[in-house]
Amino acid sequence: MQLLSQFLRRNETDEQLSDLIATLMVACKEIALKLRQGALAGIHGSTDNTNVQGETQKKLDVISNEILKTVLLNHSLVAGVASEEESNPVPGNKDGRFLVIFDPLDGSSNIDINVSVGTIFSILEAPAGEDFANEAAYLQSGRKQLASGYVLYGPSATLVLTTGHGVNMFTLSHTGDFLLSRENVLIPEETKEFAINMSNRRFWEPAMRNYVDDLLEGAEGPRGKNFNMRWVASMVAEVHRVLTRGGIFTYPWDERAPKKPGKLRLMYEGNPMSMLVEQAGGLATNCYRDIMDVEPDDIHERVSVALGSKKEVEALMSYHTGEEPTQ
Ligand code: P6P
Repeated sequence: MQLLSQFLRRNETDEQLSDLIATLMVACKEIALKLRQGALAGIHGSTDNTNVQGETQKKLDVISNEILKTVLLNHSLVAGVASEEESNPVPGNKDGRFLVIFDPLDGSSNIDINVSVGTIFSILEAPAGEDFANEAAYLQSGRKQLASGYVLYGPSATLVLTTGHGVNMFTLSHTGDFLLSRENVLIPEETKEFAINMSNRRFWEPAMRNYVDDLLEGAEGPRGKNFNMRWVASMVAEVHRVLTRGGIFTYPWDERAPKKPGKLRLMYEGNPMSMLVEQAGGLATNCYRDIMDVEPDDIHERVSVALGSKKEVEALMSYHTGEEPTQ
């Protein structure tokens, strides 16, 4: 079994990037440990705070965010970090080479019911001479990412990583090492499995309603095959299923808040997951165009998401022939 560090070296990954990834994993191992302790350590449940998203912060949201900030900002290579749980970016070493943007604990509403959650991260080059307390330096399109990935805290803690040369999976061993468990992950082009929160159907664009209705028609309908549905309400778990066996995951535009095209965030959910999906041969769009081509205006801006098996995402896009709703 190959250690993460050996794998990165064998693949001639930039040494400083490898060093940063190893440091990120120190934080994620600490988070995995906190999650394992869970209720016994009295860290389930919510705080009295709401984050910049207007969401009630779980105790473990705050704990995970603090662990990542502390570990990363102590690293000389980190010029700054941005987090779902922070209103503004937090500067590190002004001469640092990298910016790290993360969702410290995605799917945290699942913590108290013991369902998989995860840490999502995106690594960017730090533009020289910028103010890393200001979000402008972080507002780079997904195409600029040097690396992205997530650690899924499920029955096993699994790192899924890309540095732009394919997607690989590493499982945390009982000795505390991330060991290569699946190499060069590729998403099947076809699927019979879709993931969407059906309770929002009345708020979708007509194109999305038509697409999903046709899926539900099954073999007798226009798609000519039966589909199965999944919804974990944890993006990391959904994307992991798509990477592992194919599928399509979508959280589409929603008329309730036209300025917020859906619920998911571009910089620390859409972009990192899109890099992984594209590197694994899939597609990752906002139903109209590639997510990684969206130019960000705000560190917390939201994006519609439809990602997964190439041919199924193309089928979804064939229903979306009108104008892209204003972001
Ligand atoms: P809903 C978790 O809160 C999250 O941001 C994603 O991980 C997940 O896919 C989505 O929201 C679930 O949203 O509306 O089904 O609770």
